[in-house]
Amino acid sequence: FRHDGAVVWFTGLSGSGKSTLARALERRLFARDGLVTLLDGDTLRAGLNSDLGFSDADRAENNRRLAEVANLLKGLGHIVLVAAVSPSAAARGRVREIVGERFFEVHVSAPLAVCEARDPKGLYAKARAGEIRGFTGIDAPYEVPVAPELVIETDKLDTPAGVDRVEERLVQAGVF
Ligand code: GGZ
Repeated sequence: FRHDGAVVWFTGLSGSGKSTLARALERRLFARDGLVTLLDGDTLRAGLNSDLGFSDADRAENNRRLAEVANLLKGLGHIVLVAAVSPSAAARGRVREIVGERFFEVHVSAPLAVCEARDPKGLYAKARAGEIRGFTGIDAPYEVPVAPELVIETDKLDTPAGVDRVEERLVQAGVF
């Protein structure tokens, strides 16, 4: 069946569970027989965004490119799931403007201590040791979204429950 496209933008700290949630949602939405595409900020840094680092300007450019690609795919009818730390409220505001209608900002939220305890890639340990500079939550800011479409607290909800919430929100908005 066909549906209008949409962009679901997952923002949150490293280790908050953005990729996990987005991957699980991708599987859930495949079952609805629609076009679903996952753009992971970390993954796209290997190719499209390989010229970018983690300065404020580079993160903003990274987010802009993700938004432009997401918007192109949305225009083709895809449900596009984007997972990126996207720590800057201003940069996320520009993302929202690029996408326009059917944009859903999802704050994937867990306390810093929880994300740091998870530390799936050992990056927090490196940041604490001073081996990585400008790490979000340690020595670079994360600006908490003030009016996201949804907040998923991954320290309180398991992944299937988080996926349920996002799916419900999309149904409520008439995406499906
Ligand atoms: C934040 C960093 C950094 C710094 C490397 N700050 O948990 P991860 O590993 O897989 O996700 C993080 C990813 C962040 O890339 P994004 O493209 O999502 O970020 S942004 O939207 O800010 O452009 C983390 C890893 O890359 N990483 N260095 N300094 N995260």
